[in-house]
Order: sequence, then structure tokens, then C-alpha cells
Amino acid sequence: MKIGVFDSGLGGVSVLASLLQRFPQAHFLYYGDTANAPYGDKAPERVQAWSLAAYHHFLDRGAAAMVIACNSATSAAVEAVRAVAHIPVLGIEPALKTAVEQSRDEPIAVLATAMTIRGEKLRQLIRRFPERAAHIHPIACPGLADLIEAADYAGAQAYLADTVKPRLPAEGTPLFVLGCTHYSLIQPQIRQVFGAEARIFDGNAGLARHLRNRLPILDDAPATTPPRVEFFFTHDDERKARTARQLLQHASPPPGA
Ligand code: DGN
Repeated sequence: MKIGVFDSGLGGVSVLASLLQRFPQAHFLYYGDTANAPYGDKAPERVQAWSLAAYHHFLDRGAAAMVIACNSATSAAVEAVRAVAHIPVLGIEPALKTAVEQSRDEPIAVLATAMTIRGEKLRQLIRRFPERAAHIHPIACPGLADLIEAADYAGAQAYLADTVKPRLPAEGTPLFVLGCTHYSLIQPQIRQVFGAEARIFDGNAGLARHLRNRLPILDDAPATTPPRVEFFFTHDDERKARTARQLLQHASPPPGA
């Protein structure tokens, strides 16, 4: 069974790694829109059009579901894609609820692109926790996804230290809610800057659970070895696909681990 996974670039590979672990029997089609990335500072209407192009890519190849592994595209376009879709379309949501449940009064940093921070979806999510409002810090990180896309991990670490850290209260180790799928790829850098004990939450496991609920039949499909993943990038396809495979290997525990 084919599942489409869509992001503006490489960030969705962190989601793909979780999905592969949970559904090793599925055949994943990955679509990274590198010709139009980054999405975080673009007009929502354009992101809707690009998300629809990804949907048609998956539909033409027989996908049974589309996973929008990009918070920015989920925020701007999930409804627009669902309005025309013939297959389930799932978006990703920052795991704020889990962070709230697992904290007392520590600061909770929600890191995301400007598009996600401005979007109504995140505002609605934050409004669900009025008693914690004073502790929740939404922080737009323009340019951070680009550093990760370019594999500039030292630059990403400097960005966290110089741009993110000063915007958080000095008291208490913050919890981090990752509202951009690219940021899951820099968890070591977050721990480097904020301490090894920093707690980090992304929406990947929640998304895998959601997919299982929407497509219970996925669990019945026979396992394929090795797992099947096809990468497609709208720009610089071969090089990006090579990097994506490396990231995936790095992100996935070895079989049997
Ligand atoms: N990975 C994307 C997200 O989760 O928002 C977007 C990154 C980008 O295109 N700037």
C-alpha cells in the first residue's frame, strides 16, 4: 500500500523515519518541493497550490493516503487539499498537549516557521491550554529550516544560541515543542545549546497513530524487505534524494534494535 509523504524539502524525512518504523510494510512515496522551498515565508495561497501539486503527484501514482509532513503546509493548505481529495489527507500537529501534560511551570518553547506561528491552527491549539498561556512561548525561526536543508548544523546551533535562547526566560530548562519537521533533525544541537536533559516533543508519533486510525488496513499488509521508499524532489532531485537516504539511515534504528 502506497503512502505519500510531502514536505517543502528534507524536514519530512524525520516524519518518514517514524512512519517507516511503525509501518515497515508500506511503500512510501516522498515528495520534497525543493523548487519552491522554503514555505515558511510564502503566501498561503501559493503553498496551497504547491500542496495540490503534491497531492496530484501521489494520486497519479496510486497512493492510498497523503501525509503532509510539513507544519507550514498543514497550516496553510490541509483544508484546501482535503476539499478536492479522494484519499485521506493527514496533517501534522505540534505535540503541545504532551508537553503541557509532562510539565509543571517550566517554559514551553514552540519553535516553528513564521507561517505556522501566524497561522490560526497553532493559535487554536495554544488556546486549548489557557491555564498555561503565560508559560507557552511561540517563537518564529525564519531561516532555521534553510540552514538544516543546507546541512549547516553548526549554523543551526549558532542560530539556537543567538536567536532562540535570548527569547526564552532565563529561569528553568525549557521544554521544546517542534512545530517544524525540519527541526526534528537538529535535536542534538538543541541539547547542545539547552542541555542534555532538554525535553523535546515532535508530532511524529502522533501522526503515525493518526494514520493507523485512518487506514487500519495498513497493519494487514504483508511486510516488504527492505522497506520501500521512493524519493522525488522538484529541484536538485538526485542530490537531495541521496541526502534524504543518509538522513533516513541515521534517523532509523537498525532492524531489530
Ligand atoms: N518543514 C516545514 C514545516 O514543518 O513547517 C517547513 C520548512 C520550510 O519550508 N521553511
